[in-house]
Amino acid sequence: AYQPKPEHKFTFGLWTVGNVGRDPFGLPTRPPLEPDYIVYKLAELGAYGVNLHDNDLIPIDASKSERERILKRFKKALQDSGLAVPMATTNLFSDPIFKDGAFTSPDARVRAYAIQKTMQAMDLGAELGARTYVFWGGREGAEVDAGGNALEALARYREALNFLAEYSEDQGYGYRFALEPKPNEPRGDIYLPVVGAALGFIATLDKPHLFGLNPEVAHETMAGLNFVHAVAQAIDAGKLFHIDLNDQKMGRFDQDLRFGAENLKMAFFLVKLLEDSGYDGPRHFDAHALRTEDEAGVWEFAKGCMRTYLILKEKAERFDRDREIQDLIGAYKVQDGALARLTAKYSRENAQALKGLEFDREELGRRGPGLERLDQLTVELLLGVR
Ligand code: GLT
Ligand code: MN
Ligand code: MN
Ligand code: MN
Repeated sequence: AYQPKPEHKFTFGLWTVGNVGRDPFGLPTRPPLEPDYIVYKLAELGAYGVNLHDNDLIPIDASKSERERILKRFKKALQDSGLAVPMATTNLFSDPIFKDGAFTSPDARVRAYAIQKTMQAMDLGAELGARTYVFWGGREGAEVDAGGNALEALARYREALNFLAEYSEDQGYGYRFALEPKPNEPRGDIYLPVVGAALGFIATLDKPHLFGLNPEVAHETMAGLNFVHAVAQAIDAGKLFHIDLNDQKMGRFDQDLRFGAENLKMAFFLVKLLEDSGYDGPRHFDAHALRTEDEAGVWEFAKGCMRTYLILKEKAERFDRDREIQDLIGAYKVQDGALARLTAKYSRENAQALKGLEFDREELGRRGPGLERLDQLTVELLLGVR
């Protein structure tokens, strides 16, 4: 039981299990792992795919022959192991050229280079079979607003995304693009900081149907928001194109903890939402092992992410089968067919009829919905005593 299989669509980034434990105050604590070694290991653990930034695989200054050599080895590993590359993205944040933004840089030369680099990374992703392309605007932001970039940055961002969407269509790549919001870090403030902001921005693009969201647990949590609600809004808008699963304490630096490591109840309702909604995209773990760990700890981390997801999925099924819980939910959601028909859609007749009704306001205000009991039963179910 709880054995991950490719059909569960669990994915990791080369940069996640490959994380060497560097932080702003400390040097790496683990040696780097070769991309093809990561591929074999992930397949062995039951993952479905591996995702990458261009430079996770090909160093930014690689020669043409070096590129070919690396790519050949990587493709062989994919073929041998059966692992897929469902998602690709661009590193537009590590190199100093991007220190003041990529697509939103005030320097036209940097913006043009960022678009060029992304087209090349899209070529690479397409060659590896990727269908989803992520834009995480880590450096698209500011520490100070004295440069006057806040408004212009949005226009530049839009221009770049429109350009790249056309490029994808022109090449026949068929990418769906997923914007990944984050409120801050590495910039003091990042543009399009949360899911709702990205959703609003997508509506202003030339081809909004090609764009959706890649929400990350840690990022909405850093902003103090309810991640399950953010994902629900993305689903409601038909925009959940991808998802970054991990965990995070509120109000901290970006921790990228193992899925379920911090807030189990949130993780439970998230898994339930994803499973109930019919979301069939990858369950991507954008997290890394604690800096304290050696390589053995890295694979424990990866196994833990998938195992926790599968345990919570089973708990969600148990929740749906639990009579007492379901009865409480049934009582909580008061149904009234006649009223529902009246409020479902405006008509003059409905409005008239509604105005003529009498409600027992005091009685409705007195009624307790039973949420304490329902939540306690949820906790007990998660604690394994139901
Ligand atoms: C980086 C970031 C993640 C993004 C990745 C995609 S890179 O690790 O912290 O949240 O998903 O660019
Ligand atoms: Mn993160
Ligand atoms: Mn991250
Ligand atoms: Mn992420």
